[in-house]
Amino acid sequence: MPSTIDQSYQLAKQRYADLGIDTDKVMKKLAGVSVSMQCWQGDDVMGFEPNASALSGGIAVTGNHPGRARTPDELRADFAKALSLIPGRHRINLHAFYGEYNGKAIDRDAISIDQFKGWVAWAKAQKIGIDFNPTCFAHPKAASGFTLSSADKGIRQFWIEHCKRSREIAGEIGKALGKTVVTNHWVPDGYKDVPADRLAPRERLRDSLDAIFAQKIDPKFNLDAVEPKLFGLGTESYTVGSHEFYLGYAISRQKLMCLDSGHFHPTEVISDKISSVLQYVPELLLHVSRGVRWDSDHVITLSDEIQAIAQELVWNGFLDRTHIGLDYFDASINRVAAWVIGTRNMSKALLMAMLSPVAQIRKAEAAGDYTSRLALLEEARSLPWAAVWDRYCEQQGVPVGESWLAEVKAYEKTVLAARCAKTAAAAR
Ligand code: RNT
Ligand code: ZN
Repeated sequence: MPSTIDQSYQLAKQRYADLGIDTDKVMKKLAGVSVSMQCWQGDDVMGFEPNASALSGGIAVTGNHPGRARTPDELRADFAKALSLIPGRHRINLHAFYGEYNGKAIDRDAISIDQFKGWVAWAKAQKIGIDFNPTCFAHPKAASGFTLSSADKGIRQFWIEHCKRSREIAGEIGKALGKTVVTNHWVPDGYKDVPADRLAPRERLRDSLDAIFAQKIDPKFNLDAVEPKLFGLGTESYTVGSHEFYLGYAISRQKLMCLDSGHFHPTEVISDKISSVLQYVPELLLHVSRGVRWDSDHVITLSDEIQAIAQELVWNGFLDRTHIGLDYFDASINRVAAWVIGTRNMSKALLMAMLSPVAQIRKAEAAGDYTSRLALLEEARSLPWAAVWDRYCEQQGVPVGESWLAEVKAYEKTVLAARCAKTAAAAR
């Protein structure tokens, strides 16, 4: 007897075939799209430096769910657990302060591939790619709130050196894995209150970036992205690296533009920016996030905006020029579940977009039949995409439906709870 998953799939397959959509082909296509999973969801953006500073830079993690990863091994175990519950082959996104330091205080301007060899070996075994980020926050030299745009030449030089090192490490990782690394440059620089000079910090940021990118690295191994932001906690009035600043920078230097869905005014969406920005920059990096009232970095849900982002990428054929990454950090729920929920949602949104009868909808639009456009768009929402999703999960050897949750709960009881027991024992 065929399973209910198979029965549902066969019915859905026929329903889509009637619309001219080949579900088997779609599943193959979806399997080729990777989502970059942010390491910082696993440990509340703390990193592994032996003399760690508190999180700074206008970003904040709230919540104290037990079981935060405290070492690279713990983080890798959590990543592996999450990856085993998500269909498809994905990537991980590392910040520069997640190296392996062996207790040695190696400052950010002195890091090298040596601190990332463990990550490379692990990624090789998992057959996944790595993305990278210089870490220009949570450090005494970022205490003034300015890094690459600092008026202090020594501070500026320190962060330029850190970013150069980060790109070099990324290039080495790319070479070792045979997979391109995307290195994303974000700095928190800005003022709480209204500045008297908005220009000079931006000139310094531009020059610092030019100095960083002066070193040529084979684009086969490393690509650079720049990430703008509207405001941060404590930088409410002025952000040096604003949208216009980086859009101009990315276009004039032909860098990747990073669009973070939490970095704009609350009613402004990045789905509408994709087709504009991609006319002028070679490729895009997305930080898919969910702001709630502000850039709160909630776990992404299957929202209208996530679906709209996926539609833009799929319907315009932009998947080849876009690197999808997640950027949220919620410590109020199980962190492994946070990855699983967000990454599965991103994949579901892509699947829904791939299964939409977009040709018919666009035909209606071109004919000026906006009634049909709206009707078809709305009907498309309730097509049986979930039956294809279940089949896809089964095909990829991961749990179907909510059954992944039991595995996370079991992991929490055994692995994560043991971490807390150890912490308590150590404190005694
Ligand atoms: C901050 C940016 C940035 C960070 C990570 C940790 O607002 O979104 O991408 O979230 O680099
Ligand atoms: Zn971001």
